Amino acid sequence: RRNLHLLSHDQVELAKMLLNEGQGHLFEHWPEPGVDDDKKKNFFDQVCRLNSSYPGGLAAYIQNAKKLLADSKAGQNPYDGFTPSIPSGEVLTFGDDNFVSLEAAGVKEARNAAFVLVAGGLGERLGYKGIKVALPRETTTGKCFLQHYIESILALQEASCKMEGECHTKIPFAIMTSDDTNALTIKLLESNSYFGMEPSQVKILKQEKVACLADNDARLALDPNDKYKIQTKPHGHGDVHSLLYSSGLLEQWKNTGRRWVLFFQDTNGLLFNAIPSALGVSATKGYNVNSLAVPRKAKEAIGGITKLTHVDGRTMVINVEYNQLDPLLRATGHPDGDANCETGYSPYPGNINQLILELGPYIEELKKTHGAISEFVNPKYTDSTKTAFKSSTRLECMMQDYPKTLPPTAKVGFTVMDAWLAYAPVKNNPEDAAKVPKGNPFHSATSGEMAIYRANSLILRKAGAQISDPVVSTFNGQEVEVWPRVTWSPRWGLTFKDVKQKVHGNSSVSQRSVLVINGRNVVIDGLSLDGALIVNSVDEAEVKVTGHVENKGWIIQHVDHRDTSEKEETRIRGFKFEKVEQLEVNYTEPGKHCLSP
Ligand code: UGB
Repeated sequence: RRNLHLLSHDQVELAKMLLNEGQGHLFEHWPEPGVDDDKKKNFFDQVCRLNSSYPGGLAAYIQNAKKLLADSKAGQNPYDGFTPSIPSGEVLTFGDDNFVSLEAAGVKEARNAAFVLVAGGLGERLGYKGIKVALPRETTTGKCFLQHYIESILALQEASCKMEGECHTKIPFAIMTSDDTNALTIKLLESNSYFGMEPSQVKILKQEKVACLADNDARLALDPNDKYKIQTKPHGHGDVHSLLYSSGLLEQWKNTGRRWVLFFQDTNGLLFNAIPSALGVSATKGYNVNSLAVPRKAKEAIGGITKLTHVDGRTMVINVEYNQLDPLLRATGHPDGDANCETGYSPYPGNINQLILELGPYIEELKKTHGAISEFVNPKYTDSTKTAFKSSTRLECMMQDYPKTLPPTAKVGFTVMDAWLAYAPVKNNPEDAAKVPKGNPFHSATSGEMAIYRANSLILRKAGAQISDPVVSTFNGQEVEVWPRVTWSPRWGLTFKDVKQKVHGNSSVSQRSVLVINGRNVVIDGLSLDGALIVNSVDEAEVKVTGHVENKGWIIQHVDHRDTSEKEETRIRGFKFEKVEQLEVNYTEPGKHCLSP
């Protein structure tokens, strides 16, 4: 009370609120006025930030925390009253007529889309020090995830505008960062000229952390190293909804004719193989919410899409997070819990957290909720009395929980695609990946890169080219298939139709080969490749690649993840290339060219 004169009017109100909410301990140790006054003011600046960045303010946060902590102590299951069952959704088969026509519908719609990348997580599980979007998607070209994402959005923009006969649409791209990733993300963009995107197309939204909770009464935790600071931790990717709402971006997008918002995560190098067809599904089915899914191995660390039916008759199709699916199934008459069925997969498709929301209904819903997403708390108790925590906890939220508040009339669907085509995240460090049960995906930097080569090889095969079978090799304790190292720029092979038009059946690539295609109008016709070939060309050039190319190529060398003489991004994948010999051709002039060695 004696320190109140240090505060502004709003801060005094906040102080009163904190006292009302049982937070007096935050000031108990405060000395008399004149001592540490600057620190006291800084403390209230932080309280203001915590208050304004949470829908409903800090009072709402404390009240929500009290309720969730009480439920957790009482052992209340958030799924009490719900019975899970297998949902039905759209199942797509890569390359068939339906897939090709959905891709065309999706490309057409892309000019009405906006993309949102959630990239506030540091990736503790991966054990990589930098930001994950700066990691190479594959090390043949070394292009990072962010570059690939931007080039893919630009390729969609170009193709979509061309289809609709216009040239002015710029697809907006928002990136959610956090204090952990913000500065490095901006630096990566600025030092690479936004990878070719206009800087005005990109909007950065930084999420704030939330206050930590010290006990079951939701008393806010002070930072152990600074008694004038509230300890904070990340709130989760669910923050993206309130940030999009409060920033005004959604209204802006609506006013410029956007119809779809596509959310995606930081390290899925295959995702854009799935975007055109999935957007096509949203557009043709009129889905308000469309989640992308892949067949999921039981116990795989990705959420399961589940139909939940409540005793009161309510139903919803929603992600059940991987740590909750098994107990939910066991509690509802499935003694084996989360188990594979006769297909070798869990009957609950795996959520890959790629959501496509229809903008109009999304804005209407957010006007009601202001983007607040159903939260959960996960305290680690010291013992079974559940009276004290081992360390402070906080409320968390997930972006895929958005449909939980929707009315039953909302059109919520999902689209299942092959994992080889659509999903290869980089999440696990080498040691944890090597412990993944046999047959389950590693989700490591090793598997993430090898998955790119496998997908591209399989796509070329489906287009008619002869691609040699892979060999099996072990890197960092993980057994993976090594396919020819085929990679291309998004503007070359945005859809399967594009690839098919540019690859003729009389071409072949041997297992030890490397093929890099970097240019829009490169046609592979009668090529027989046994070595390394890199084709670079300007968009105005038309290049035919034909004939037999043979050289010593690139050799894959094993790298031990403990070898500190190697760069971190090399160590986490467990291999690197020795570039012994290659043919690299550069077409810089417009016109027709033919590579025929
Ligand atoms: N992220 C943020 O932007 N802010 C945060 O505070 C936290 C994360 P993780 P997770 O598809 O593979 C999700 O940690 O949360 C970003 C789904 O919940 O990689 O364990 C972060 O930068 C799960 O259902 O994943 O699991 C990253 O881009 C399943 O779908 C993204 O959020 C799984 O992803 C995800 O963060 C999956």
